[in-house]
Amino acid sequence: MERRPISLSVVIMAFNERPAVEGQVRDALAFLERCVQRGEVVAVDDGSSDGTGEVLDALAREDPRVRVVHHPRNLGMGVAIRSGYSAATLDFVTQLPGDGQVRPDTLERFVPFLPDHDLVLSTYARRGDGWVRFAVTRAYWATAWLILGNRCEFTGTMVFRRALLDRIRIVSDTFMVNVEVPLKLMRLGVRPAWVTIEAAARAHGRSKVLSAREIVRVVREMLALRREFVLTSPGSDRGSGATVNRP
Ligand SMILES: Nc1nc2c(ncn2[C@@H]2O[C@H](COP(=O)(O)OP(=O)(O)O)[C@@H](O)[C@H]2O)c(=O)[nH]1
Ligand SMILES: [Mg+2]
Repeated sequence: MERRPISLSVVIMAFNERPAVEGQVRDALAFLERCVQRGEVVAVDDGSSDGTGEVLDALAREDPRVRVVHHPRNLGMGVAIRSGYSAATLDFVTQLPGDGQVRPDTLERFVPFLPDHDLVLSTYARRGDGWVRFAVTRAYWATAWLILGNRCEFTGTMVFRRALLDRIRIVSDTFMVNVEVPLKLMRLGVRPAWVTIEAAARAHGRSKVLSAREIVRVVREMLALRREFVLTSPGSDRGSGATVNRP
């Protein structure tokens, strides 16, 4: 693939992902080397206790393109993503999970749309997670559709122009941040390009998004977003106001 004339920050968030995170960072660096003019990895260690932070620090010592943000304790996926976005410095920003479920090579599908698009979103062609995780995703989509009035069937893997972050206020602390950012950008009038991606099965450990406590927090944040969208969108009494044109 030809190198695109862009600079890209890859945020990699990790909470106790020691077995997978090093490969994920190295593969992200290889992707950047291959596909863009300039790149960096911003790894966020979200208060891990399994040595993830030390692995990331060693990678940062080895390669100046790697920077690590350490949370003193576990603050949650959404906060980790926001920390990474805040620490990013290049023109475009994206995120990858530290668990390796979305491989860095996947980003090759996004870069052909850059720099001509300010936002590239993705949907899952397949998640190799098994039916429980799939059922959770379906329930989540249905709830998001009911509450926000939009199909929010996009994944957390997206690329956007970093300067756009100055134009929105992100409030979610859970993975709702991955819905909030695209919806708010589309409300600004940003038209996304779309790609499809796959998520592999987890090689180690298990998904941590499934606890009852987390589900309550996610629904609460969805309701807060709905309130914000209704209040800030005169003339519309429901829905986020974003037009989601799926491929
Ligand atoms: N669930 C969860 N993930 C976190 C947290 N902080 C960072 N992450 C990272 O976010 C990514 C996605 O989390 P995961 O539990 O695998 O969610 P899933 O892939 O959507 O089932 C992983 O790389 C995690 O290590 C956290 O507090 N909770
Ligand atoms: Mg995962």
